[in-house]
Parts: sequence; C-alpha cells; structure tokens
Amino acid sequence: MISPGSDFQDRRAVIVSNRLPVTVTRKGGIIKVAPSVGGLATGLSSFHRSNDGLWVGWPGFSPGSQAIQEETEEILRNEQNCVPVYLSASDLKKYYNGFSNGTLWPLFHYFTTYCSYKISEWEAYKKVNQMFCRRLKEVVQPDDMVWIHDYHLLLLPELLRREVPDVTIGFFLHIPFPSMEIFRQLPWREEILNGMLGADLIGFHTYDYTRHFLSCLLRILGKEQSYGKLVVDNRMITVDTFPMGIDTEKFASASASPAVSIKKEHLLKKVKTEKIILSVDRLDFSKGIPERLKAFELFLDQYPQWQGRVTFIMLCVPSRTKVREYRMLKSEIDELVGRINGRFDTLEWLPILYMYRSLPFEELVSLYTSADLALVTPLRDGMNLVAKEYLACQSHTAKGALVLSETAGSAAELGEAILVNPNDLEMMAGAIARGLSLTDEEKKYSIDTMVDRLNKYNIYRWAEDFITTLTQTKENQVNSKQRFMVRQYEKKLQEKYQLADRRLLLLDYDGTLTSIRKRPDLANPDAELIELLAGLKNDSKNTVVIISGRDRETLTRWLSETGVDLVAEHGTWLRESSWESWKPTIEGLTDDWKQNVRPILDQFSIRTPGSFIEEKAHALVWHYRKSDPALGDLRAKELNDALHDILSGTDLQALPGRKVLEIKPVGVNKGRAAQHWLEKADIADSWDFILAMGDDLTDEDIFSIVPEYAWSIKVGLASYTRAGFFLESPDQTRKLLQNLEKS
Ligand code: ADQ
Repeated sequence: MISPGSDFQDRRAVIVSNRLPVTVTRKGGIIKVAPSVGGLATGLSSFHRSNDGLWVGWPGFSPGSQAIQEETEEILRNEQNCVPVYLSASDLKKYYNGFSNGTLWPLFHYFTTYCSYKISEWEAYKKVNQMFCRRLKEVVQPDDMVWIHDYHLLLLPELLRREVPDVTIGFFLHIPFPSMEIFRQLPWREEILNGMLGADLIGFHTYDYTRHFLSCLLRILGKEQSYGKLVVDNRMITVDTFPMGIDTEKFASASASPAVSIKKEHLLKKVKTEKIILSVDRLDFSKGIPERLKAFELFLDQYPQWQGRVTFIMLCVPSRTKVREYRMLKSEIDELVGRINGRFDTLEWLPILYMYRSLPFEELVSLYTSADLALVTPLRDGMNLVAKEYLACQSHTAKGALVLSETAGSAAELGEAILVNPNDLEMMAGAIARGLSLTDEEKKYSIDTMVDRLNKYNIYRWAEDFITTLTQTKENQVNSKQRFMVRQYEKKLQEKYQLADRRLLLLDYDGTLTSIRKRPDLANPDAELIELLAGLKNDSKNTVVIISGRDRETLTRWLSETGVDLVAEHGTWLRESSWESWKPTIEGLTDDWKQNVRPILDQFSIRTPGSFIEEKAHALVWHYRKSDPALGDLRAKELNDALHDILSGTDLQALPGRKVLEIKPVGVNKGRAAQHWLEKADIADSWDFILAMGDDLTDEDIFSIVPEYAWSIKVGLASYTRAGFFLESPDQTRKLLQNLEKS
C-alpha cells in the first residue's frame, strides 16, 4: 500500500503506450472519439482518470490536415484525457511493423528465424521513441508519475529521464523477456537495456522474465543487482514481477447476464454437438494455432469415439495483416482448417467452426460460457488473458476445463489447469480427451481454486501493486539520495578538507580506485592514478594509506613510487613509506593450515571454469571473476559452506569479497590495520580530517572503526553498508580525489 500521508498519493499519472485506448472515427466531417475497452485501459482507468491523469499514444488514425489534427487533439484531450502522438505511414511501416513487430516481437517470443535486423527500422524505432519523448516533455511535470508500457517504447524511459531527470518513471513489459542466449542476438542489445534502465521500476509478468532481464544486465552490461535492486546513475531502481490480472467481476457478472444467456441459447441451437472446444486469440505465430489444429486432428484420430460429438470453435482476431509472416500464417491456417474439416465432416457435423474477426464483448462472453473446454496453447505468451477470461466466465457453473500451455506466462499462476507442451501434439491430443472426460468434482475443484486466485489479484490489484512499488522505490530513492555523495556533500567535504591540517586518507584499491578487471594483474595503476596518489601524498598535510587485499610484492611494484603508506593482504602486512620493509600486524602466524584447505579450493576450481587460486603469504584466495557470474556466485556460497566445518574451532576465517573468497587468520582485517594509523601515538587525537573509501565487505571493517566525524564512502551498489555515503564507481572516486587535490 502507498504509505499514508505520502505525497506520492496525489500524484498525477501519465500513462504511455504505443496505442491510445480510443477509437477515432470521422464521418461527414464530424470527428468522434470513443474509448475502446481493453484489459489495460480498464485496469488503469482509476489512475488515468483521477487527478487529471493523461494517456499518451498513437490514436490509430492519421489526420489528413493540420486543422483535423488540431480538432482531434482537442477532442481527445477534453473528452478522453488523451494526448496523441501522430505517426506517419513510413513510421508505422518501419517502427511498428518493422522493428517492433518484425524484430522485437519475434525475438522476445523466441522465434529467432523470423527476426529481421534492419538498421533503417532501428533508426525509425529510435526516432519514434524520441517523438514520444518530445510529446511527453510538453505535458509532463516533474511531480508526475509516468507509466510506460511495452516493447514499442523500450528506449523511452532513458530518453525521458534525460529530459526530466527527477520524474518518477515505471515501465512494464507485456511480452516475455527472453533468456540471455536469445536476447544477446540483438545488435542493439546494450541500447535497449540502457533505455529500460531509465525507469525507476521495471515490471514483468513472471519471475522467469525478471530473472532473464537481470541476467542480461549482468552479462551484457556488467550491472550487478541485489534482490532486484540496482544502482543506475545514483538512482536505486527496482526490477520486479507483477502478473497481470483481468477484471474478473466484469466477466463473471456478464456471464450470468440475461443478454449473454440469450446469445448462449442461440449458439447452442446452432452448434448441436455434445461438447464445445474453444480457442480465442489474435492471429499470431506465437499463439501456436497450426500446432493446435494438428493436435485437434490427432485427437479425432486417436479418440474416434468423439467424432461427431464435439465442435471446435476457433476464433482468431486479424492482426498485423501488413506483415508478410502473418499473411503466410493466415494461409497456412485456412488450409489446415479446410483439410481437417474436409477429412472428417459429415452432412450433420462440421468439426471446426473457424471465425476470423473480432467479436463484441457479449458475444465473446457467450462463447466463454458455452465452451466445455478452452484450448489455450500458445507456443510463447507473455501472460495470456484469454485463459483468465475463460475461467472468470466459468466461475458460476464451474463446468469447464482449461488446457493451457506451460509456455504461457499465466501457467505460473494456473497450475490446476491441464498443462501441456504446445509442441507435443500427442500430449495435447491426450489433454483434450482428458479435459472432456473430467468429472464435475474435478472441474469444480480446479476452477474454484484458480478463480479464487484470479479474484485476489485482479487487474485493479495489479495496477495498484505496480504503482505502490513504484512509489516506494521513488520514496527510497529520495531517502537514499541523501546519502549519495552528490555535489552539495562534496562541497562540504572539500570545505572540511581545506580547513584541516592533519588529514588521513584510508583508501581501498580494487573496485575503489580502479574498476574490477577480469584478471587481477590487469588492474595495475595507470599514469593518472599514480599522479593522483603522488599529488595527494605530496601535500604535507596528508597521510595517504592504500589498504588492499593484494600481496606485498604487487603493491610495492605498483605503488611505491607514489610514496603512499601500504597495507597488504587485508591487513596482514603494513608498510609506512619511511620503513625499510613490511611488518606483520600479528606476530607468529603459521601457514600449516594451507595444506588442509588447498585441496578443497582445488576441487572448486576444477568444477568452476575460469576460477583460480591465489596464494598469499598468510592467505589463500579463490577468485571467480572470470567465471560465469551466476555459477561463480553459487559455487562461492557452496565453498563458504564447505569451509564452515573445517574452519570452525580454528583461528581462520573465510571472507567473501568482490568475486573472491579469501581464507586467512581471524583478527587480521582491514579495520585492524587502519587502527595502526588511527592510533599513532604522536598524533593520536589530532586527525582533523579522515576519509575512508572502499567497495566490498572487507572494507566494512574500516568503516566501522573510523571515528564518527570521519567521512566514509562506499563505492558501488550497497544493499547494506556502514559507510555514511555512496559513490557509484571508481571513476567518481578519482574525480572526487582529484577535486580534493586541486582544492
Ligand atoms: P495479446 O497477445 O493480445 O496481449 P492476450 O493476453 O490473450 O494476448 O489478450 C488478448 C485480448 O484480446 C483478450 O482480452 C481477449 O479477450 C481479446 N480477444 C481475443 N480474441 C478476440 C476476439 N475474437 N474478439 C474480441 N476480443 C478478442 C499481450 C501479450 C500477452 C499479455 C497481454 C497483456 O502478448 O501475453 O497477456 O498483452 O499483458
């Protein structure tokens, strides 16, 4: 729920989708605009209509002249709270039929052979997204809540973010988000992901799609997340799952209405068979219509006792008729229906009743209520609302059966249906036979259970849930922004720095001063970093300490020319610049334990391609940065568990870091090493400026040991930190330090 008293509660919603939820007609010079009733429009109506909300999109019509355009715009705005984005015939060809439906739609539904990758269509897609952005810029105010829908507008969140930086943006994808293996085939994959990341909340129908998206972010953009939260340009954003529902009550009550009863009676007089099977979809290759027809044919072959007793009503809505693949699919379906009917029909019986048109609501509901079995077998479907609409219409009688593809998003919620693999014709034929033979009790149990679930998460609840999460994400952003090291804090930091005479800078190396690299040896300091550290050190008011997990040799080789003080192996060794050599923080450390631990690390390295072991003087480190990220994380957890028993009762600990697991003596940590400088006898109480910066868990020991007046900054994603502030990346660390040096 939106928190009571939240100022977000009263925000105006601006909904954006490719198509406006209206139908525009022009007869005898008179323009009429009527709302079109779709699931989405119904669910969002309360947000769209309240607080002067707006809906921005293509009105589905191209006005011939400027005058008609202006008149339509006025009617749309005044009567329907809609703002049109006019698209030319060429835009529609390249952006809509081209990139949206000829590239993204097939790719996201795993039909990779149907995909075309044309630069001109990609350019048109970018252009139309920019047109939407310009239109939004005219009407959006910074306090608005903008909710962008679907695959036509994947670039829009980022474009809008650039124009109106603080506005709240939600994005929902209505189709599947494919696995990384599929998505990465897209030549413009980075642009698409970055486009989506402009939103504050990104929503998908199922957890699988959410998972795929997060995996693409990690593997393609290298963006890490924690429990669906990630930092993008100093904004903590959320990625989550919201299975879209329907207006269950609307379908349930219509199914019991007198108007529908009359239509149903009429239908049953015409279709005299004992049972009716129904399918309803847009004519689309993702819906598995030819496979379904073939499965029905196989069913009639394998269960001949049903011949003459069952009619399959197949309703297809014309869709994307200008795209070649859709026209070919239409011919294939026409042919299959003709062949099957020709094979089985008799003077009294036509097996398939095929309708190629859209039906008014009550006609559709009468079909849903009359059907004994709904055959919803898409090859891939983001959600599939037809399955839910059928169940809602069966809620009073509880007499129907649902055969549903396991590859439809709705299968995740409708486990009591008869689930099928839509490519397995035998399985589908068997499922039809089973569905037609279920007992009344079996049907009632599964329908009641599923309808109960649909009632609880209907379309209104779905929309509210999304808006609530968006609101919370934005509220958290506002709160945590207070902890981002933004300009205003940096200025304060600089003032304190300038005023101070004795400054202590405790800086981690990897992930703080340089970005994490695939191979540890590639992270050697560049000339800019050497110059920066030397510059800081040369200021006599500064003591600069690099506190790293790296070994002594590497740190000496890389950094001794800068003259900074050094800590190696997470605090095992210290070296002030004036010292001749390194000193251990704890005396008497032994390495006998390594022979027991090393075989376990070896075993994990063999099982995790890309991982390797690093041996330090008093530590063993298992690195997995080069491994598959998901496998690496999993194995690191397993290794930590495996070491738990072996290390308990010893004076050793396993310490997780950034893509490493380090085994080293207890009591050795970066915080303890930092203490050496914090407690230096001659200047014990006299540090008047302390800055601590680090990026991973090992740096938390420094953050917890520095006094309260110190500035502590965590670099990178932080679902938890003891540091007072965040910075996004090592680049920003360098900028901050450079500004201090210059000040
Ligand atoms: P669609 O691919 O259009 O939607 P679906 O979810 O089944 O698929 O919605 C179709 C809608 O059209 C239903 O509300 C249905 O009642 C209506 N409809 C179908 N045939 C009809 C006919 N002949 N006459 C009248 N109305 C008809 C996309 C994604 C889906 C996702 C939805 C919502 O592809 O996976 O479920 O968006 O997010």
